[in-house]
Amino acid sequence: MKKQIVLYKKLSPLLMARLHEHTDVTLIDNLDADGLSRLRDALPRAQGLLGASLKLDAGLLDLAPNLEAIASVSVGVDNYDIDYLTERRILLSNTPDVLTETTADTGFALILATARRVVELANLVRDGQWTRNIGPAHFGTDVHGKTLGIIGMGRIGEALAQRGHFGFGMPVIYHSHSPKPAVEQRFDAQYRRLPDLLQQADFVCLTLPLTAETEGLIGAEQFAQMRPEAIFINISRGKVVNETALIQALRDKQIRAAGLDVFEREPLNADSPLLQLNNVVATPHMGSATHETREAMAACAVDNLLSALAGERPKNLVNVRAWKG
Ligand code: 8YV
Repeated sequence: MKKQIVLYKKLSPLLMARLHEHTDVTLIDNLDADGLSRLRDALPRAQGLLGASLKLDAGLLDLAPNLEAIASVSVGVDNYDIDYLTERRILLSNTPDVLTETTADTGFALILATARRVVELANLVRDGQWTRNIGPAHFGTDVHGKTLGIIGMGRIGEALAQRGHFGFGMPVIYHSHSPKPAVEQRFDAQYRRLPDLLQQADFVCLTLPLTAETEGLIGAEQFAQMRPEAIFINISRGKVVNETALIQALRDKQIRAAGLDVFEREPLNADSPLLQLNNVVATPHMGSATHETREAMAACAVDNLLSALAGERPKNLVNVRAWKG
C-alpha cells in the first residue's frame, strides 16, 4: 500500500515521477485561499508532507493524525514547531548544504549591488538620465579590502567568508555562539563580540537562523553601534531585524545603505518605506533561487521524505529526538 503524501510546492516532472512511483500524491500547487482549503481537506489522510514557505503550526497539523514525516524544501525551519513535531514523532527534514554556495553568492550580489549602487545607476541609464560622465554624487564605495562582518558563522556564513577573504581581500570578523578555530584558520577570520563587530565592520552581514533567541536581535541599539559608512546585508530572515529601526537608521544616515533579501512580512508591501529609500537594494527572498539549486533542494527533500516513509532515518533529519531508531 503506497503512502499518502501531500505536496504544497510544485516539483519538476522528474521528481514528480519519482514520487508517483513510490507514493500516492496530492498536489496543492497554489497556497491561495482555495489551495489552503484543499490542503486542509487533504491533511487527514496525509502520511507525508513536502513543501516550503508555509507555517505548519499545531492548529494545522492537528488535522493530520497519520502524519509521519515533513520534508521542507528549505534550510530554515522557522516555519515548524519542532517541539510539537518531536512530541508527535513526526520526522522533520530540511535541505542544508545544497543551497549554501548559491545563497552566499546572493549575499555577495547584495554587497556589490548596494556598495556600488548598481540598481540605482542601472535605472539612471534605463531612464535616459545618463547624459554626462557620472560624478561624486553617483559614486559608490569600494568592497575589496573593506572589513566583512558576519553574524552567524554556519555553512552560509563560512561561504560568505570564503568569498570575502579569497575573492575580495577582505579582513573577516565574525560573531557566533562560540569561536570557530577552523574558520579563523581558513579565512584568517577573527571572532568578535557583537557590539565590537558592529563598530568595526564596513559590511554587517546577517546569516543567522530565525529562532526565539535571534528574533529582533538587530534593532535600534545595534544600528546605533554601526558606523555611518557601514552597509547592512540580510540574507537570513527578516524577523531577526527590527524593520522599523532599520528604516529609521537608514533615514537618519546612521548607516550608509542596506541590501535585503528577507523581510518581516513577505512579500514586501509595495508601499513599504524601505522601497522609498534609494540606498536600499531589496530582492524577493531569492537567496537560493537558481534553477540548479532549487532542483537540488527539491531532490534532497524527495530523498528525505521517501527515506522517512520507508522507515529509514532521513539524511537531513532536523528533530533527531523524534527518531525511534
Ligand atoms: C527558500 C530559504 O527561499 O532555504 C531557506 O531557508 O529561505 C530559501 O532557500 C525557501 O524556503 C523556498 O524553498
